[in-house]
Amino acid sequence: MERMKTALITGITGQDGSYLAEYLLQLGYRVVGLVRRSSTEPTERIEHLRARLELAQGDMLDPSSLLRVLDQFLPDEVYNLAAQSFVQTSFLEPVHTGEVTALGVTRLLEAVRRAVPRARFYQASSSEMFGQAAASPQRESTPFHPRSPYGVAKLYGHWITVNYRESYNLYCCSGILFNHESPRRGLEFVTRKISDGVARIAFGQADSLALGNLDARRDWGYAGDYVRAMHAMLQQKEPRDYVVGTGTTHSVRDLCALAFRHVGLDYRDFVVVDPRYYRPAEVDLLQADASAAREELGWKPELDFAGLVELMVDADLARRGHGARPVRGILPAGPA
Ligand code: NAP
Ligand code: F7E
Repeated sequence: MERMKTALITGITGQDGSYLAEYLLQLGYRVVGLVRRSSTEPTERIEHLRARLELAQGDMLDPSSLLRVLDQFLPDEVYNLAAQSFVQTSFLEPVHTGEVTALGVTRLLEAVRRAVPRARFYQASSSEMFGQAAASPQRESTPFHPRSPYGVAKLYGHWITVNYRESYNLYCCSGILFNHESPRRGLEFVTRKISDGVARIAFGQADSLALGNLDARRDWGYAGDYVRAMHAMLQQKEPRDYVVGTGTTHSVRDLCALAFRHVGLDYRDFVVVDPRYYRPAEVDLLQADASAAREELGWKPELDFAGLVELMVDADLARRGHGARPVRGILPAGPA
C-alpha cells in the first residue's frame, strides 16, 4: 500500500488554502497548515475541515518558525500560498508586502533546503507580474512588467523559486495564476465586493455600490478549479513553471452588468465611480494562454465566467438574505 503523503500549506486560512486543503484531503493526503498568531479567529474558511487538518503556528516573517514546522512534519509537498495578496494594500504597505510576499519565499525555500530538500515546492506566482503586458494573451515566455509593490514582490518570489531550482536542484514550480475567485474570496476584491454589493442592494441594506476603474479587464476563473493545477504541477517528472487561466477576458463593467442582471437589476442604477478606489498604477488587461498547463498537466477549468458570477451572487444572497424576499429585484431560482 502506498504511504500517505504529507502536504504543508502556508496561507491555509486564505481562499486558495481552503480549497487546496479540501482537494488534498480528498486525495488522501495528511494536510498540515501554517497559521500565524492572531487575536481573533482566522479559521472561518477551514472550519468545516478542522477535524481533518493539523495546524501549526508559524509566520512567513520568522525563519525559525518555518524550520521548526518543516522539521516536525517532514512534508513531501510544500505549497507556499501565504502572502499579503491585496494589490491596493501593497501601495499603502509596500515594505510589509515585500517582507511577506517576496522575502517570505526565500525564508521558506531556505528552510526547505535545510529540513526537507527532497520535498516538492509550489510557489503561488501571479499574473500581476505581467502588469503592463507587452503582449496578449500572456504565456510563460511573456516579459514581466509589474505595476504595484505586490506585483514586484511576486516577481522576486517567482525568480527566487526559479533560482533555487537551478542552484540546488530542488523540485520547485511557480504557478503563474490569473485571477481566481469564489464565495470564499475576501470582501475587498472586486468580484466579491460586487457579489456582496448586489446582495446588500437587493435586501435594502445599501442603496449604491462605489467602485473604481470599471474598464480594467481580467481573466477571472474559479478557485476550486485552480487548486487542481497547483497539485498537478508537483506530480510531473520535471519541475517547470506554468500559466493558469481561462483564456477569456472581461471588464469590471461586464462583471457588474452580469451580477446585477442575475437579480433582475440594472447596474447603472446603483454603481457609482469613486476615485478613491483608483490605483496609482493600473493593470489594464490580462488574458491567459494556458496551453502548456492544458497540454502537459491535462488541466482545464470547469466553471465559466457567467457560472462563477452566479455562484458568487447566489452565495451572498443566501448569506445576507436568510431566505427573506428581496426588497429590490428578484431572487434567482437557486437560493431560497
Ligand atoms: P488570501 O485569501 O489573501 O490568503 C492569504 C493567506 O496568507 C492567508 O492565509 C493569510 O493568513 C496568509 N498570510 C499573510 N501573511 C502571512 C504571514 N506573515 N505569515 C503566514 N501567513 C500569512 O489569498 P488567496 O487569494 O488565497 O491567494 C493565495 C496565494 O496565491 C497568495 O500568495 C496570492 O498572492 C496568490 N495569488 C492569488 C490569486 C488570486 O486570484 N486569488 C492569483 C495569483 C496569485 P491570515 O488569514 O492570517 O491573514
Ligand atoms: O482588482 C479594479 C481594480 O482587487 C481587479 C489578487 O488576488 O488577482 C488579484 O489582484 C480589478 C483592478 O484584483 C474596484 O482596479 C475597480 O483593475 O479584485 P482586484 P487584482 O488587483 O487583479 C491577482 C492575480 C493577484 O495575484 C492578487 O493577489 O478591478 N477595480 N473597482 C476594483 N478593485 C477593487 N479591489 N475594488 C474596487 O472597488
